[in-house]
Amino acid sequence: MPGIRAPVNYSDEPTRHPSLKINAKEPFNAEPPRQALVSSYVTPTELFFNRNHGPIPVVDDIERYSVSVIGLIEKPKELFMKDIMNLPKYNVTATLQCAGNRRTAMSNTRTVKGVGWDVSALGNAIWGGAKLADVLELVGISKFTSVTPAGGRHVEFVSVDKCKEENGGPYKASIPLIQATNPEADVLLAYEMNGETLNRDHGYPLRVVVPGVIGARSVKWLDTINIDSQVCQGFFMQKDYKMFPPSVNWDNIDWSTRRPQMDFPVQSAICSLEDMNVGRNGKIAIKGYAVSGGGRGIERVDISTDGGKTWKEASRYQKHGVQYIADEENSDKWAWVLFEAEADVQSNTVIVVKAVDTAANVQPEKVEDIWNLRGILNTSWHRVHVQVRHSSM
Ligand SMILES: Nc1nc2c(c(=O)[nH]1)N[C@H]1C(S)=C(S)[C@@H](COP(=O)(O)O)O[C@H]1N2
Ligand SMILES: [Mo]
Repeated sequence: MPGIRAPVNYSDEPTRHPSLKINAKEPFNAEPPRQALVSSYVTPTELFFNRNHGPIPVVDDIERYSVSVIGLIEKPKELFMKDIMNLPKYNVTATLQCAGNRRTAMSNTRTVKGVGWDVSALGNAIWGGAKLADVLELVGISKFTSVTPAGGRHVEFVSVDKCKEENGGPYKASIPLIQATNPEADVLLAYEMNGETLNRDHGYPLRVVVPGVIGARSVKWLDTINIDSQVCQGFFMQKDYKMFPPSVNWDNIDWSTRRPQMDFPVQSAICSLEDMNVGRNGKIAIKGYAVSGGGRGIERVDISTDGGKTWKEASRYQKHGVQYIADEENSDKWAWVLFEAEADVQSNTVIVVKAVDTAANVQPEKVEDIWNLRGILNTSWHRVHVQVRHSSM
């Protein structure tokens, strides 16, 4: 008896914050209103987006809960919570972003398949837990190992929850062993979120957090760590979360031609305004987030108040009142950057944001150019249509 179980239906779901916007009920998928994202650098746990593929697991006995580490290793082992908590604890501030963030806007071009999301399928949290590199040392794999003597090159995470895409099997994903054993990659087995015990929705009692990588690889409710010679063959690695060109459709798709998406590209969105906000003419505040993958920082955030003809730079921060500079010692490399700018708007217009990361990658202008049938990685310039009502003074 493992102490944790996967319910077969949705009668045992946790209660959720009423201001979350529900995009799908069963499995539960929801995001906060976009304004909530820019109210604080660290996203409050109850407003953090939820992305699920099945019912939320239930822990009956935490003492009996364990993670099995198996596969191409010399010393397979069963690790209990106390073993994980005995390892040095790290707090890593990292933004988790679903690859489907901003999918709804991609559907406006041509229909895509998948749960719809506005701009809030991401959040920034302080994850507390053990480094996976330390956990793997417990089974005899040393730091910076790319291949085990038995030929293990990938670390597969298998969860407890059951989903229909896996025909009732568990959700799973993998990352390369070299990333898992690199302490600088900050891959965590997290048991805390924002200083509190991880809650059920976000993976209680233990989840993987892979900073800088699409959310799909941060497996919740961890059950097994399997050291394998090949990339995980699960649905979400092989038949989903791959980036295809706009020419590929459901009739000509060959999933084997593309790699599973790992790092996420540079992204930004305006959160202080909704489309068609009717405001008075004059000064408006433009606030939002910018984030890139792979630990790349944000070099610049450009704002346009004339639909993209002219641009000015927004100010950036992580800590309030401190100008953010990428790669500085006190910047969080895995976390988003919030930006703000003020604009003087006199007539109806389109406000646009695009960010540039430290590798000088920039967001693509048009969603059409990056359209893909699963609607992932919509990182096109984010536009908000603003309607101005002239005040009579
Ligand atoms: N076990 C399990 N892990 C999972 C998922 C899931 O459905 N089951 N969803 C993944 C996806 S697609 C994302 S974007 C993130 C969402 O994490 P959150 O719900 O804590 O925000 O979890 C990932 N880990
Ligand atoms: Mo996701």
